[in-house]
Amino acid sequence: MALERTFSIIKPDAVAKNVIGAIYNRFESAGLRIVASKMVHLSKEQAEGFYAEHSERPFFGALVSFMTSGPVMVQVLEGENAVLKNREIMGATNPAEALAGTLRADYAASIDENACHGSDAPESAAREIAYFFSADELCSRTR
Ligand code: RTP
Ligand code: MG
Repeated sequence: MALERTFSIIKPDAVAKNVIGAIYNRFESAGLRIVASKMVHLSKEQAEGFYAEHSERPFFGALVSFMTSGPVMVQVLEGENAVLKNREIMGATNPAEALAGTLRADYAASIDENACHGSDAPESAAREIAYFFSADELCSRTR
């Protein structure tokens, strides 16, 4: 199967819990390689643009407020089946429904503050990667 890339965010709650390294360890242990990474404190405009698909949902204001409440780590993960694999590592959106051993079961307090984001399809991954990274910021990890 071909290599795939996905986009990931460690959200403000997990950064505040100081578990960036623990979460990176989960990605690497599952065979995903980090090919780009940076810490950013999102502006309101950046957060609104990133979550534009949810702009009409009742939780949109709370989501933007949370995502701008502190710095986040944004990264691009590469590996076989990276999109699905990352979603499995993360667990269900609502941590109360997340399987034991997933990031959200271990680090998320609620559906509103749920530790991490991962692209839900290869198409959204491409769009989300381009939202945060230029092509020359994506590294090749062939060795
Ligand atoms: P994400 O995009 O952050 O990876 O999360 P997801 O795919 O699992 O969930 P999605 O449906 O895309 O929703 C984006 C974020 O909005 C918040 N949300 N709250 N109160 C609610 O019913 C509700 N539904 C979604 C969550 O924080 C979710 O991560
Ligand atoms: Mg989503």
